[in-house]
Amino acid sequence: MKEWIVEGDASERGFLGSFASAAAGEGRGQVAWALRYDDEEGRRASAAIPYSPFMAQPVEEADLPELNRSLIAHVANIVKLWKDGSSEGKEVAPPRQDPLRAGRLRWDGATFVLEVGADTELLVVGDLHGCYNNFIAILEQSDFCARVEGGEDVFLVFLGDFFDRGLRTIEGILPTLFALIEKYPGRVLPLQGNHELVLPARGGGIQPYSSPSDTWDFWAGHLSAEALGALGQFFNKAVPLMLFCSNGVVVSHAGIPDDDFVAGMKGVEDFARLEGLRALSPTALNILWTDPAEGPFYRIRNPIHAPFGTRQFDAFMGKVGATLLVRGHEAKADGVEFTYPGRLVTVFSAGGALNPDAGGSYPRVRPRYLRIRGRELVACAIKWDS
Ligand SMILES: [Mn+2]
Repeated sequence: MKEWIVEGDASERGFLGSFASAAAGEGRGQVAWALRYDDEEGRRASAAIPYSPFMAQPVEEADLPELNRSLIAHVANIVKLWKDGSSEGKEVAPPRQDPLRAGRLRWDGATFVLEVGADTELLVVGDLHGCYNNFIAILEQSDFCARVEGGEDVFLVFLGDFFDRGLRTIEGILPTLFALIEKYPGRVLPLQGNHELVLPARGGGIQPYSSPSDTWDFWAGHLSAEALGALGQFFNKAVPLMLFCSNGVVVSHAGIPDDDFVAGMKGVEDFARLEGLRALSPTALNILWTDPAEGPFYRIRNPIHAPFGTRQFDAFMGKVGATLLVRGHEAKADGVEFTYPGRLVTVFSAGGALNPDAGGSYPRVRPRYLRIRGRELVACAIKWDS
C-alpha cells in the first residue's frame, strides 16, 4: 500500500497539514485500483442494526411530535460528537478504537480527514434517494454493526443524496443514519449531496436548492419549522463536502472544486476556509454537481450538471495527493463504473427493478455499494426486501 509523504512534523502541523505533497513522488497513474464484482447478496441480519422506529405505520400517521423531537436532538448531539468527540449516544467501541478520540478522524464542518491503516476497510454507500430498504440491506449484507462491535477497523461512508425521488427518507433513512452515527462514534461518515442543498427562504425557513424537492416540500407540511431548520443547518454546515483518506482515496458526492479554488489551494485545510452559504459557493456547487468527462479540459461556468475534464481532475488530485476519487450522483446501470480507469469510480445505491421504496425511480439500475481495502474495490450487489 502506498504511504503518504508527510512534510515536516505531522503531529505539530496537525493531520490536515500532511496531505499536500503525497502524489509528487509516485507519478500519477502508476497507482491504479482494481475492481471486482460481488453478486452473492448474502444476508447477515444483526440485532445491532438500529432499524427506524418510524417505519411501522404510514408516514402521515407516524408520531410526528416524537419524530420532530428526535431529529432535533440527533442533530445537536451529532454536531457535538464531531466537534469534541463526546456523545450522549451509547458508545460500543473502546476509546482506542474510537477514531475521533484516537485523533485518526478530523472534522471541520467542510471535510472529514481520516488516517487509514493496512487493515482499514471503507464501506461506501452511494445515493440512496429514499430507498430505506437498500440502506438496511447494505447494513445486513456488509455486517457493518457486528464488525465494528467485534473490533474491526471498518467505516461506513455515505455519498449523500439521501433525499427525494424514493419514499422513505425522513421516517426511514434519517433516523437510522443518525442512530448509527451516535452508536458508532467516528465510524459513520456522511457527505452532503446536491439534494440536501438548501437556501434560506424569504420570510424565514428554508427552501430546497433543487425545487420542487419531494422530501423538503412534503415534510415542510409535516415537520415543525424547528426540525426543518435543524436539518437544513445540519446538511449545509455540519455534513462535510469531502472525505480525504490517508491511503489516497478522496470521496465526494459528485465532483471536484472549481478551477480558481484548485489553482489557489495549498492543502486540504483550505476547505475549512469556505465561508457563507454553500448554495452560493462555486466551490461547493462544483463538488456537489459536476460530472467527469472524457475530454482533457472543460471550462466550468455554471456547475449544475456540468463536466470537468481530465486536466482539471489531474490538477486537483495532484494538489491533494490522491490516487482515487470515489463519487456518486450519476445513476449507472450496473451500479458502478470507472470513468477514468483505476482513478475515478462512480457508485450508485438507489433504485432497482420493482424496488417498492424507490417510488418508480431508477428501475434499470442494479444498485451496489463498495468495499475498499488495500488496493482493491469490491462492488457488492444490494438485495433489498420488498
Ligand atoms: Mn446528486
